[in-house]
Amino acid sequence: HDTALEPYKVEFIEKAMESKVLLFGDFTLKSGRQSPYFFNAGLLYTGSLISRAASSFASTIVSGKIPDFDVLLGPAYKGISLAAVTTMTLYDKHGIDKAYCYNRKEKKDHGEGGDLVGAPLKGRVVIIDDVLTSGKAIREAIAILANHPEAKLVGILQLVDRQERGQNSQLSTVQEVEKEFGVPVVPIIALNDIMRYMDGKDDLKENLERMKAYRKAWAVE
Ligand code: OMP
Repeated sequence: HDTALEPYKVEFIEKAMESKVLLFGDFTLKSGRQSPYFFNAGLLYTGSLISRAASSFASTIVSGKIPDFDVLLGPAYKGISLAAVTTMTLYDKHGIDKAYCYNRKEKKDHGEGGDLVGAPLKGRVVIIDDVLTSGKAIREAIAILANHPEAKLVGILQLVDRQERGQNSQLSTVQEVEKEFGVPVVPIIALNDIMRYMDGKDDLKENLERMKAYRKAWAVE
């Protein structure tokens, strides 16, 4: 049977639609897939929006859905602000003081040098990022750890899990990544949440039909 969508998810989806972070239309994804919707975390650029994202991430961390960690790694570019606001909210709202860092996209050969800014990348690491589709972006983020032998990946936080198939198998990207790296992948919202929100709303009916067709083609139940 169907349980109601949690109020914080409803609120998150409504705000995302209002601010055009969540759009319906025709989009070509990085993976080449043609999608009837797009979630643009780059548009979470006001205090109220980014704060909502930070609170959701912080609550997810506190709920124990991912293992305890030392450093939150936010891959450039969109992960950078997510890592910063989430560690800040964890401290302000929950009294939990964690470190964060992020990578540079360009190599720097002068000044302080190094490929990272912020905390040293060692100990138990959680990666925080925006959207998970085929897994290309998250694999690139995981690869950052290869240069830091004292760092151990323990979990992955995503704003949105599109619940799609991975690159090489019939598994979902989440299943693929969890299997390959042995860590949990935890999203704030997933495709099914968005579709449950849309269900029964007259103005979203056509979009929901297109989402259903897309889910059939690309998602894993
Ligand atoms: P994968 O690398 O295929 O997992 O796609 C994830 C990346 O695509 C994210 O880091 C985003 O940069 C981008 N993306 C979105 O931002 N929102 C979406 O709804 C879909 C994508 C996408 O291109 O798949």
